[in-house]
Amino acid sequence: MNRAYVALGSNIGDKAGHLAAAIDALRHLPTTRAIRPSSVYETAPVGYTDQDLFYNMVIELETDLPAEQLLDVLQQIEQQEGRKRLFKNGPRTLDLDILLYNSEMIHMDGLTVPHPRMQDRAFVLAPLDELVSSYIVPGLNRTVAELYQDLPETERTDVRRIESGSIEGRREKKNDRI
Ligand code: PH2
Ligand code: MG
Ligand code: MG
Repeated sequence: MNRAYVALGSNIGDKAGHLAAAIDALRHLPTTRAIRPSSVYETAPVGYTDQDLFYNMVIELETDLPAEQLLDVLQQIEQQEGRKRLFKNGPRTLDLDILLYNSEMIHMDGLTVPHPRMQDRAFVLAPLDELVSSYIVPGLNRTVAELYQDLPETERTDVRRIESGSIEGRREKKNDRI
């Protein structure tokens, strides 16, 4: 059994619905044992700023899938939610990124773990801090809580917790999805 943390993001259409659909799909995988979701945050776009606010959250997975296969599954779920790759950091219906996989450092084509930009991103660290504040991030040798506290105040205020309960089942009418 492996423990992984996956970041979810959406800023097109039914944002909560896309996040809920991803959690639902992950729960139904025969290879995934347990899932603990963070709260959902509304966050200012980072990188390319001329786009809608994001909904972001993190989930904890226990999975039999090796990291590479987990990535394949996450990409399939992105496709199911109508993901188009427009441009780097651009708007998306659903983005699923592996942040952490056990305590491993992975460098493969298309997959780097820990996620190489997670320490700069309040929209990742705020929800991750809810789940595993004392986890020591391999390679950085700092805890999630320390990384979050190290962020500039302005970035920490760009994320706002909007929902502490479950968002599962939060799907708008099917035809409004994208
Ligand atoms: N994802 C990005 C780039 N910028 N900004 C926010 N707030 N949330 C995201 O999920 C996000 C982003 C690239 O994946
Ligand atoms: Mg991403
Ligand atoms: Mg991605």
